[in-house]
Amino acid sequence: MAQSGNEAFVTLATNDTYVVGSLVLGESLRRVGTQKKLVVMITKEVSEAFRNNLQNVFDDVHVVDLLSSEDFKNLQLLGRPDLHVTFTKLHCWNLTQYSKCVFLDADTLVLQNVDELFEKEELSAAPDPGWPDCFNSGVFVYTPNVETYKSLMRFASTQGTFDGGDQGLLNLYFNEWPTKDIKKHLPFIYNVVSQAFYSYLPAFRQFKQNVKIVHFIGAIKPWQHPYSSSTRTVTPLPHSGHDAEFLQRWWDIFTSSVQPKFDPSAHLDSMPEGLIGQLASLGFDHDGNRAAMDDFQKLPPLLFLSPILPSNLWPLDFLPDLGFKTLVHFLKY
Ligand SMILES: [Mn+2]
Repeated sequence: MAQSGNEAFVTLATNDTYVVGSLVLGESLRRVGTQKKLVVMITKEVSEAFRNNLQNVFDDVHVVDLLSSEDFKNLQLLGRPDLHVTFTKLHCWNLTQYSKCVFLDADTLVLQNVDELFEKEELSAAPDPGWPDCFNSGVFVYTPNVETYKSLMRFASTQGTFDGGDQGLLNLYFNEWPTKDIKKHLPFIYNVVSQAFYSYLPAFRQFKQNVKIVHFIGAIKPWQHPYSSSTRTVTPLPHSGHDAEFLQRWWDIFTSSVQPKFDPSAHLDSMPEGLIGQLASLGFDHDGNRAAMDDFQKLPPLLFLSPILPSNLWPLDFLPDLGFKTLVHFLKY
């Protein structure tokens, strides 16, 4: 049996916004007492100041530089910057210092210990409720192997991905998943995507207490919901599909374990405008300003979406009728 020290949870942050998500995820894994190593893969877009925060939570901060890799050049993929994030995720197969890994998206949150996942084999994942013959690639068990990585890269350059992301690619590559081995189907409680909250509400109510990993899919992420420092509560944005209790769990970890470790002076120069800058200064008592968090609440949350959303994913349909559609239109063009 493999040693626990040789197994790791792996996540990915391609910018400072997703660093916040990965920090909360890492803290959530620590809180449930995982015995496994924690690894975060980052790209050069992640600012230096945040790397210290990551090193305090993760055992291994692994910088991946896809665009300079020979694989990427050889495959003549440089003309497809849209696949950048997809291919960056594939780097997780190169972490061969670990015998087995569980990949978790940075928009997931672990609610109960899930170390038993390491008993599963590659490629184990939970069904995606949107098309249950596909697995959702936000949580999967895999075995690092450089040959698998190269094979995936070759496959991607010839077959591509049917949804523009890693999920379409991985489902095409591991195409026996729906039928071959039921042991590779993880129970849904290991990757409860937010759309299930409203598509099958009675089941959600019945089994909610069993949920081990929640996955905040969709255009709105946990850090974009309004939060009040005075009441210490998050108010879910309408139509985000996110559950208030799970969102509160995310914010409780952020405010108690992540945000207090941000150093406003260290982050000042590198802090991007908008969301992260707001988050970093929330509740800090500098300049006699204790109202920062409530000020944040008053800002239109969609302002923060502009840097991270592909323009074709603008969620025009679910926006509340508060004039935001006009704003989004403005930001989009
Ligand atoms: Mn995700």
